[in-house]
Parts: sequence; structure tokens; C-alpha cells
Amino acid sequence: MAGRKGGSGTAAGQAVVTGQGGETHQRAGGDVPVLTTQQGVPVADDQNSLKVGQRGPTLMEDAHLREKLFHFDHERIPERVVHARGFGAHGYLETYESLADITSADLFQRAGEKTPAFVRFSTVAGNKGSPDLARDVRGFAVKLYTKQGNWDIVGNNIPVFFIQDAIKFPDLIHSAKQEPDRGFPQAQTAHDNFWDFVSLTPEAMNMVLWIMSDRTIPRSFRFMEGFGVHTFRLVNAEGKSTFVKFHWKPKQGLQSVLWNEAVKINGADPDFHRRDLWDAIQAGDFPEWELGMQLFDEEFANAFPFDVLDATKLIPEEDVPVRIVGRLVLDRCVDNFFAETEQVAFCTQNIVPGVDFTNDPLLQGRNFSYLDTQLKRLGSPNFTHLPINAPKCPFHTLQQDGHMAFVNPKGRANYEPNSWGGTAGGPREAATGGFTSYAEDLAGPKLRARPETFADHYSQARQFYLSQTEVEQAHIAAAFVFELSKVETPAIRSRVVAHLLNVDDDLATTVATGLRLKEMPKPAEAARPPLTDLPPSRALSILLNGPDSFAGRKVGALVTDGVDAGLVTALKDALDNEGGILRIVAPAVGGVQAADGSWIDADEKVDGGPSVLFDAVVLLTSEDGARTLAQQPAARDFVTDAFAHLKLIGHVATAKPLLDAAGVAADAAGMIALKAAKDAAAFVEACRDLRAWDREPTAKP
Ligand code: HDE
Repeated sequence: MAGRKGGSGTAAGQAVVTGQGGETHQRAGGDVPVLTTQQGVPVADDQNSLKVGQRGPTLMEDAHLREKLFHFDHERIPERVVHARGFGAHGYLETYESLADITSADLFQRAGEKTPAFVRFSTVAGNKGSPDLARDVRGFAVKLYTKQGNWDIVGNNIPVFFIQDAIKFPDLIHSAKQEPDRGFPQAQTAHDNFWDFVSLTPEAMNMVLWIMSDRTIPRSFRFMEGFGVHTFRLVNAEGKSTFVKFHWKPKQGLQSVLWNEAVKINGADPDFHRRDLWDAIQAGDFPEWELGMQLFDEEFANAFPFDVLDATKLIPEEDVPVRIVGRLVLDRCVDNFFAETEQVAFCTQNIVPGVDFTNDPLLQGRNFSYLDTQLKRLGSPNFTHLPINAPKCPFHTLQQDGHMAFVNPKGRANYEPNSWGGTAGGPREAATGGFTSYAEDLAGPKLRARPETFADHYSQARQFYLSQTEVEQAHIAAAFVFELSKVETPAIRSRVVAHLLNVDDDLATTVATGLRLKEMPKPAEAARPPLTDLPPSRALSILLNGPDSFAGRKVGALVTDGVDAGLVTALKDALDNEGGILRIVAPAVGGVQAADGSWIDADEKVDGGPSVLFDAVVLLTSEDGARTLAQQPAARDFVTDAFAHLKLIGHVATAKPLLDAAGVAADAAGMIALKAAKDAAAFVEACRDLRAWDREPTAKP
């Protein structure tokens, strides 16, 4: 197509670039702005490079080609060394009450105060393009743009961590990510290096129990908790300090998927989590978390059986209740993924007056690390000038220059003290209200050592395990068996079981049996004998903290020609009332013709909308339709997977040929016959349970 010229409309969506006088270039037509170079020169031809003759060589003077390729070649920045895959959204934190007695932090002085927020959720180990449902910890990083500067709570969806001291972080992450000789496996801990490291690091055992639970395969970011992990301090106007642990509690209730489901979601929709958050916000169903604080003093800290500076331990909510102080609402998607989600730079050192650190050695190391990583990733100390990172309150520093400086002070004063006086002298220290550190008394010998108070590695792992329902305990055991079955070195498998013997005998035996270990190892030597009398904590279970409604969840309806349109409408209405969503899955995406002649549009073709994408399913096929679908593997999988994944399954009598082909009995647990439109509401009510757990022992995937 030599000599082809561009069609119209190629510049739609481009930023309008204004000229020096503020007026835009002549428009390309209608509201479409003219395409220009970065220098503002209008482009006449964006389809062909400049050549000598039609078939000749390209000319070096083609500045537009050179600029376009140059910029493209530099589009990527280094991905985060951990938490590379993430998804962010904007919102706000609204306080319920004043906490002035506990902290001087400005955002907590008034009930009803709204502070703009940006939240980035992430997985830890996988690269930027890895699937969302990897078994992994989720990052839960919150940037609060307060009136006294930015405060970052850079947390996870698990309240404890693998290691106690920052010096082990590079080792931990090296072991979890791809093995260096082969460059795989991607986004999974089911490999030798990871289990080798953690089995030689007993302090990791509490976290290892957590990551083998369904916490690491959340159904959605919306249905998981967040934790600040470390103990922080809140400091009031009188300088009194209170220890605090931060919690984010999802109003939507906790929910996870099953492992077999996670594996299949990764194939069907590797963007499952980011799409879920995007869809919910776009639909106006704004997810909310309540901000909770566990507040305690030195006296409690001294009496608590574990060290509150040890990030491998939590404080049970039964010991220190979580005080709910506000809510975080996410109500706006980003305009540009790169500018916001990729360029956002969280730093644990970003705190505000009224908040302070403790000496948790993991937190101390993080405070050092994050600035460093942002410089590497964003390439300039001026990353704080980027709109997503800049405070929304006024800020004035005496720092200057550097790559890409685009917030530049005017005037002569770039040092202090100076004698220029008044505003000409530039910013000065705050007379009152500036950041002051808590005046903690500190003294001691310089040494590399772990305190004796960090030496208990198993008690809380045991407490976590015993706090789970039977179903959840079975999932933990199955996850150990799965992961360790991917470990090629038998000695590593047995070393893990040796640790589990210090956690719970039944768990260790189930895992050993699942692995067919020839010989039960001796329990690992414990630095301190585990406490066996810690009471179970309900807050640690997912299933005991599930939703009480089906709101925010999805039903997938498999339909064919001849579907009962009244039933579809009744389901839609019942779901609307509940705050749930109905998605139509059909043999073709164009839709189906209902028995009454009306047309029903589909959202997915059956092989693009497998049941793993939904929380519950209904089979609304005609008898003929069911017979045809019974011949198709994707349609049979829709049913067998929904059954194996313990989903509530609504079905009309005419769907029987499909149920038969899938080997599913119409009267099994969690199967709900839909005889008429009036049954729709009862089905949606039943869906509140999310799963038919009774089915699990017989429905092993
Ligand atoms: Fe991080 N961590 N981390 N981390 N972390 C990073 O910073 C680090 C730790 C967490 O969405 C990095 O910007 C060290 C605990 C989240 O942008 C890096 C240590 C917790 C995010 C870094 C830890 C976290 C990060 C990589 C041990 C939970 C993603 C890219 C001392 C409380 C933030 C970046 C986002 C990111 C270092 C341990 C949470 C390299 C050295 C514990 C949620 O700076």
C-alpha cells in the first residue's frame, strides 16, 4: 500500500497540546485534536516514513520517525523487584470519630474527616505479567494524602511475615522467585529453592501456615483483609505513645477460591482480580474496608508472650480487640495505568506527625529500602513530583534540581539560615506541629543478635491451624501436599514435615501420608518449646468471617434457545435486590431466542465463560439445548467444575441431559431445582452460603 495516507480519527484520545499562546492547533475535524510531535509540530503523515522514492532507503532527517521510535524504545521502566504485578484505585478514608486523645495526626482529629487515598494491591513473587491467582501473599499498600503530608501504610493481606530481620529479605525473595539458573517457575512457591529456604528458617513457620491457607488465593481484592503487620506508634499532643497494629476489614466479607479453581482461573482469565476491581468500581459498587486499630501500651507488650517487635507474630483480636475508626472507600479507577499504578512509589518511611515507628528490625530495614528501590525504578530523586506521589497539601523544600525536576521554587533562597527575610527567605521550620519523633530512651551495645524474645517459632503457627474450621484445615494440608509434591528433593519434603510435627501432629501425619514419606522424621529441634494452650481465634478463619449476603458476587447462567425468559428476568431481579450480578453464558455470544420468542443477549460464549469465573451457576437450558451441550467438553466442564468447586447450582428440569453427561446428580447437596420464576429468590438466598461444603468429601476435583 505504498503512498497510503492515514484515515481520519487516528488521534482520538490524544492529549490536546496547547501552543504558547494557549490556543490549540487547528482541529483535524470535529473535536478531534491534531496529531503533533513532542515539539508541537503538526504531523501530516503518520503512516509512512520519509524515503528516497517509493522503494528507497529511509532518510535520517525523518525527525517524526526518530522521535516516535526513540520514545517507544524507552517506554518500559524496571518492574518492582517484589510486588511487580499490581492494580491500583483511588478513594478516600473517612473517620468515624476523633482520636485526638491517642494521636495528634491531623487526619484523626475530626469525625467525618475525608482523606484522599490511593491503594495498590499486588502479588509478591510473580513478574508483572504473571497471573492473578498465583498462590501468594497479596500486597495491600495505602497512600493517604493527609493535610500534613503523605502517610503510606504498606501492608499485606496476611498479618505476619516470613522473617524477623530485614537482612534476610533478599534471601527470602531470591528463594521464592524463579530459580536463577533456569528462570522458572514463575509466580509460584512450589519449588525446591523456596521450601529449602523456609525449612531452614524456622521463624517462617507461622507465615508458612498462613500461605498454605486459602488466604493466598483470595476470590478478589475486595474480599480480603489488609494488615500493617508491624507494631507502630501513635503519639498524642502531650507526647504520650500508644502502640498500634493496623487492620483493614472488608465490608464485603472474606472469600477465597479453591486451589483447583485458582489453577483454572489463571488460564481462563489471568486478570481475574484486576478485572473484578475495575468492573466493581465502574459499576458504582464501590468496595469498602473499615480501618481498625489494635491499641495497647508497654504494660500489655511486656506481658504478651511474644515480642511485639517480632513481625512473625500477631496479637489475637481476643487479646486486644480491633477498634474500628473509619472506612476506606475505593470509588475511582485510574485514568492511566502507567502514570498511577506503575509510578506510584510507596515508602514505609512516609509517616505524618502523630504516627511513629517502633524498633521492629524488619520495619527499620524497610524504611531504608523503599527510597532506594524507587530511585532505581523511577530513575530520579524527583519521583516525588509525579502527580500520584506528590502530597495534596502545600509543600516547600530546599531541595533542588536533579533529573526531571518539574516542581521548581522561585527566588534566591535555596539554603537556610539566610538573611533574606519574609517570603524572600523561603520556607522555615514549623513553629508548632512539625514532625517530632517519639523520645524513646535508647542505649545498648552495638551487636548483631536476635533477642531471646523472638525465639518461639511454632506456637502461633499451631494457634492459627487450630483456629481454622475443618474444611480450612483440610485445605492447608492439601496445599502442603501439593507444593511439596513439586519439590524434587525428598530431604526438603521431610524437613518441612519435621517442622509440622511442632505445629500439629494430625497435620504432619496427613501431609506425610499425602507425600507417601517412607519414614516420619523426628520433630525439628525447637529453639523454644511451643506453647500448646493458646486459645483458638475466630478472626483467623476465612469461613467464620464470610459475607452475610451475596452482594458483589456473580451468577453465571448457562442458557440455550428455548430458555424460559421469565426465569431469567426473575433471577436478574432477585440478584439486583441482593446487589449481585447475572452474567449470561450461551453457545454463541450473540445470544439466544427464549421460548416466548424474545431475544436474550449473552455476555460470554460457553468456552470463554467457564464456571470458575462465577460464584454460583444456573443451568437454564431447554431439553434440546442440554442434549447439544452435553456433547461439548466446555459445557460439560462448566457443570463438572461448578460441582467439584462446591458451587450452588440452580437447574431447570430440562437441563437433565447435561447434568447426566457431567455425572452430577440433581439431588446432591447444593443443587437447587428451579421450577418457576418464584424459585429465583430462594436460589439467590441459598447462594449467600457461597459453597455447598457438605459436598466436598465426595467431590474431589
Ligand atoms: Fe516490601 N518492598 N519489603 N514488604 N512491599 C517493596 O518497594 C522490602 C515487606 C510491600 O504496591 C519494594 O516499591 C524489604 C513486608 C508491599 O508499590 C521494596 C522488606 C511487607 C509492596 C521492598 C520488605 C511488605 C512492597 C519493591 C524486608 C508487608 C508493594 C518495590 C525488610 C508489611 C508496594 C517497591 C506497591 C514493595 C522492600 C518486607 C509489603 C524492594 C527490604 C513485611 C505491599 O522496596
